[in-house]
Amino acid sequence: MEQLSFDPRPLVDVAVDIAREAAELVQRTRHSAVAGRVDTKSTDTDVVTAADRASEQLVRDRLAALRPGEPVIGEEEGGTAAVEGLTWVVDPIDGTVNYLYGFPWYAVSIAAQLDGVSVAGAVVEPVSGRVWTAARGHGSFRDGVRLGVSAATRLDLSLIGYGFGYSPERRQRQANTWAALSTRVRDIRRAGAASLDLCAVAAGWLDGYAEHALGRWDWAAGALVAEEAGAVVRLPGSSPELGADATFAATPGIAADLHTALVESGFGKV
Ligand code: LIP
Repeated sequence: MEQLSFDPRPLVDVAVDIAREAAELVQRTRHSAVAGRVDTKSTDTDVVTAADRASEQLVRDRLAALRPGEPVIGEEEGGTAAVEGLTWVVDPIDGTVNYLYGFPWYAVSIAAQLDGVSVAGAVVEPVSGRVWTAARGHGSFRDGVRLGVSAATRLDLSLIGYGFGYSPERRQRQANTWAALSTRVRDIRRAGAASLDLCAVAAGWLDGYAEHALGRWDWAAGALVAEEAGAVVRLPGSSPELGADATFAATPGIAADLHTALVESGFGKV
């Protein structure tokens, strides 16, 4: 993307304020949300709670007040992108299965996109309170501290994040790729929240990450955090060899080798 004609940093402030408020709601209501009715979406394992819906509603209400007229695409209610101008992309709880179990790797993710490209984003973790942010051209931060990817240069000594979709048939193919890749890296993590997995690449907590079939809301903020920290990032639609719906992020020192290893492990065909 060409250099922006405006400063995206004020958009980050909007995203942070709203995501913090939503994260507080998500945490405050967790007990009742997980004890109450838990609906399912694409499969029986793909869950949605009252807190996902309430969080998205809160974000939509706040954006309508602070950024009137700008469309919102959210995981639970959908939406369409702006023909011209900014679109907000919201995951009200990324890592809902983790949320259901109390596994603390889940987050509220909010990004502003221009023509489908993220220009500002915030990922806020309800449990730890960590705030991950990025503005295009202005770096990425965790709680105000600038982020940088790891210095890894050897794939065989790299820690890689991975993920599975909800369809059992596709999971089987993803698991086959996982098995092949596992012999070529230090280890693989499946932590269960794509936005945070991408932030983990930004922080050097992971050397790379790859997953298929994410929703735009899963990667919109986290991929910008990774990119602004220096990661090589490939988004759905941009890398046919990895598969049309692949999301990929890696520190530059292993990016080419990880890409090759994924292709050779059958990742592009899952
Ligand atoms: C989930 C993720 C998870 C990924 C799933 C799903 P949700 O998001 O972030 O890591 O593997 O496919 O998209 O549904 O909890 O917002």
